[in-house]
Amino acid sequence: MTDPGLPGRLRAAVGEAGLVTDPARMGGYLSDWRNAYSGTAAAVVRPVSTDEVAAIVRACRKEGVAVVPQGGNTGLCGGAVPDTSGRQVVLSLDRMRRLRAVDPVNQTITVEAGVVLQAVQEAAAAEGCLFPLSLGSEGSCTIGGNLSTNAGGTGVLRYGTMRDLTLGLEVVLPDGRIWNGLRGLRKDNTGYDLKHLFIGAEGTLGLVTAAVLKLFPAVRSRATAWVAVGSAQAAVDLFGIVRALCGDRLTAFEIMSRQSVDFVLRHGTGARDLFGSVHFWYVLVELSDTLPDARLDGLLEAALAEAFDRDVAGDAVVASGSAQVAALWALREGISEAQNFEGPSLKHDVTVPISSIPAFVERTDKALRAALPGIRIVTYGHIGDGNLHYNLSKPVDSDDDTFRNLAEELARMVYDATSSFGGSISAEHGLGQSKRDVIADYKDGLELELMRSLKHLLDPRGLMNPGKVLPAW
Ligand code: FAD
Ligand code: 2HG
Ligand code: ZN
Repeated sequence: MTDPGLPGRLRAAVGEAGLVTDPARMGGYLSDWRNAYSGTAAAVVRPVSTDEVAAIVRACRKEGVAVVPQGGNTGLCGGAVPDTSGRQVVLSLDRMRRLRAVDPVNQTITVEAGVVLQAVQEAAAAEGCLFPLSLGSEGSCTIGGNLSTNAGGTGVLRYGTMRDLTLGLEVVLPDGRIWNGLRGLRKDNTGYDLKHLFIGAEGTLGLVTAAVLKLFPAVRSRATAWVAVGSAQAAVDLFGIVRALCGDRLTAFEIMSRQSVDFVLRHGTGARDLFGSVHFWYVLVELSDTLPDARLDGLLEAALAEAFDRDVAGDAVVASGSAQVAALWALREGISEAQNFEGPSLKHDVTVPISSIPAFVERTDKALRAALPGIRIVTYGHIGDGNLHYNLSKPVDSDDDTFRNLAEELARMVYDATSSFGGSISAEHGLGQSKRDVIADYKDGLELELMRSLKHLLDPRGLMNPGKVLPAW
């Protein structure tokens, strides 16, 4: 019998309908949405079941070919993009979109990895429940990608990251075996909790095919405010005031620099400035409650009154009606896309202790402005989690290449500052290929050694998303 080779083995695993080798049809799977990373591939495979995923992994293993898992391809670090060898296989979960089960009594939902986040939110709402993970990319990103990057977003303050929202996983291991860990248990102390190995692993330890996720009671009242503040310190002070007064009802606390808001005002459809004068910083605060009439507007106004008394807030508006709430969120969620229109950008997704944010911003802004006069610093993000998207755009009058050539030096400055405040160089987007090498300088050597040992144990032949997360060794 003749050897079927890679195409034959993949065809046997997924059938004609699940195999893409036509370069024109593969295109969308080979670069990220910003076009910051691109590669080539031997094939794109689109399985419809866990058994098909396992068959693909076994076929690739037989041929010594690497597998690159891909969900919605909204990741920001090049983790889902193949290399340029043309030998890797992209395994897209975009046909694994079944909601397997909802259990409103156990408050769980079991879904396949390719289900889009928004579909999970909607399925939860249909049962009178809430699935609280919320990201600007929720209309495209998938549960498998959310798990593999341990996604954060705007609800972490109250509900935690994807890791906190997960009870069980089903995973195809690099040798093609299927681990069924789809337990919907809130307590299970039978040894090592293996699901946490795969959450945040960016596809380097196995392929997540399904998950049991936690649901919460639906939110029935909400209050949202847009507040102008004069400094990052004032934003941190405002956070302290709102948290002390509103406790667990505080659901989101997001910061935006004026530069970030300017980009949305320039490029976002229908975006408009809310105050008569320009402020250095803005904060979006949201409270929520399960009670239908929790009088949250009054509570938020009381917190803001205290902030005005203490000279912490410069101006504020509490949204009235859902259209205004949506407009405030559009100003916040539009930043990522708007920054793309302003030429090449450098994304730094850092966390420091919340108390250190003002000093971090002041010191790092100053150093960057000295290194590259005119640089546009686009600082925004989940300040209530200590997480800033400390992004940079090129000076208006500089050319793209000059800025790109400085990328490494500028990133080093940001990461050194982050590290000096005891922070992390990736709060939510992961390492992918963008921070794979630089992490060696910022993570403890013993931690890296343990990570490598785990990788070697599970994937000794290095076929599961190689070139991502771990520095070469
Ligand atoms: P992909 O981009 O397809 O993949 C991401 C990584 O996971 C890759 O390494 C890939 O190989 C791996 N992977 C994907 N599926 C699987 C699987 N089934 N099994 C194993 N590995 C897999 N992120 C946040 O955390 N918070 C935010 O607030 C946020 N906002 C965003 C806003 C915008 C506008 C955009 C474009 C992105 C944002 N992101 C945010 C980043 C991104 O959306 C998240 O990282 C998301 O979780 C990725 O999901 P995805 O399905 O697109 O994954
Ligand atoms: C956000 O919070 C995302 O908007 C995207 O994490 C951040 O594009 C970015 O840098
Ligand atoms: Zn974010």
